[in-house]
Amino acid sequence: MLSSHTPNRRPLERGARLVAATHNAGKVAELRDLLAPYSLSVLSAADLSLPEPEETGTSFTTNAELKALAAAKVAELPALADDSGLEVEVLDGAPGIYSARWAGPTRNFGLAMRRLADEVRERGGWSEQPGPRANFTAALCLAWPDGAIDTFEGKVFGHLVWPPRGDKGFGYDPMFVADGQTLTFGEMEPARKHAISHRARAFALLCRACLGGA
Ligand code: ITT
Repeated sequence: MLSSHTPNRRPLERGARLVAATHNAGKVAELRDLLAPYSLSVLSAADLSLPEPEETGTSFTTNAELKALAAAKVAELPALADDSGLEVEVLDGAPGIYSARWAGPTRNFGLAMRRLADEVRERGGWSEQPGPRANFTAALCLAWPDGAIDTFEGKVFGHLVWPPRGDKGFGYDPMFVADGQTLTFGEMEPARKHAISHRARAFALLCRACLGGA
């Protein structure tokens, strides 16, 4: 089982080459921003024409591990993968690990957000104030070609809005307002999202363990 790999807390040295093991351009941009202070040479899965592994895991963690290990082995470099998604309370955690799949093969998030809004409506979720409870979760896995891995998880809680607002960010960002905020992630400047996001929280744990802190 993937998650039986022993955590190794192996440090990434400054200047090292690292694969951002994702085919999602929004994630590549956010991971590059988060990694910017660490003087790493970041290559994307697209730069290396890496194949997209099938996400057969049943949790964010197992999918992140599977994607990071696949990229590290093919590229023969350390690889950082992200598996993430939006969990909506009134939908019992859906779409969760299926968040990307709800957008269909063309990754149409206008349609995915519409489906989400409709399913929330069918469960009566829009009567919740200020909106239906939801959270984003991100699992980040740093894997090495020899199979060593470290995995970290971050969450941000908040509520959904309809209609979607803002054209920044990616995916479900225009529908999500984090607790204590008024803007959706789609309306926020990237730096503001990075201060509070699920991905940034997972990244802070990874930094402490593998990048020698900030
Ligand atoms: P890779 O597997 O290649 O990384 P993917 O888009 O398929 O790309 P996931 O399987 O982890 O990645 O799906 C995560 C989906 O969850 C993603 O496509 C978004 O729709 C959503 N998501 C994750 N983080 C998000 C964020 O910060 N803002 C908005 N939506 C997010």
